Amino acid sequence: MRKPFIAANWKMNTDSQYALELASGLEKAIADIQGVDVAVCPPFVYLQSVAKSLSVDGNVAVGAQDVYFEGNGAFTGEISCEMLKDVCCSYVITGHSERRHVIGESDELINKKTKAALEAGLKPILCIGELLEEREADKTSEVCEMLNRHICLIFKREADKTSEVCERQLREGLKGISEQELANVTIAYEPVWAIGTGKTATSDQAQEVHEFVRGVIAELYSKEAAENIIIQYGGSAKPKNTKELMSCKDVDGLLVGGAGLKVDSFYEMVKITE
Ligand code: G2H
Repeated sequence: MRKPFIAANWKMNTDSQYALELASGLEKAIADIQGVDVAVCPPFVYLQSVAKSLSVDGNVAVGAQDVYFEGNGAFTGEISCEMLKDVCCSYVITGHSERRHVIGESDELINKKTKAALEAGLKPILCIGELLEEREADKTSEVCEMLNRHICLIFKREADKTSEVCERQLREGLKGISEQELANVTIAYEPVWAIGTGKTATSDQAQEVHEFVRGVIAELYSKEAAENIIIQYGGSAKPKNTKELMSCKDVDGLLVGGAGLKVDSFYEMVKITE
């Protein structure tokens, strides 16, 4: 049985005071909840104060939103795994779509970060997901190139771009990671078109990709590894759609942005999932 896991990604939000209020408010609210693993991922500068404010045996774990793969040294502006461990982080998000598409991180870099996190004893949440144009490329008609001056071939493109992108991000992101290490990895499927847009993937769309992801894990590792891995959905997840998303067979949790910035809405999502 997979234990549901809900994490709040605060992104570049909150200030020092609100970060503490949010973390302690949430800790109090979910004090009696046992059936769901919960984490919050504040911005780097608030990690230490948030982690310190939470009780060691409480229900809220702390994660970072990113990490650099090198050990401490001359890497101006970066944060190492050692530093995250030092401030009591247990999780770290790698490959979030905002880092892939806003900052320009490659699959190779994300793989290095994910591996470094595992080696340091952190638990990575590896994010994957397709862009809107990749989703829309699925099963749409496409005009092919002119074969000669007079003939233009039009054909139905059956290639499934969403699966192709997710599979590539998974294979590349997990390169060199053993099955034993995989036990500490969470996958987050976040369709980029659903992030912060208010558009959520339907439960059918989410289930389809989650099932596909589990299939890729079975191919890369084993059936057992696929059965055990936690796959979160992310992208405008909120109290209103939590029940439906969490009722999908292969959706094991949520990576929550906007709705994770208020105690009430995040608590509601955890409570619905319990
Ligand atoms: C997706 C998600 C959290 P939101 O990025 O990672 O954000 O719930 O605001 O779409």
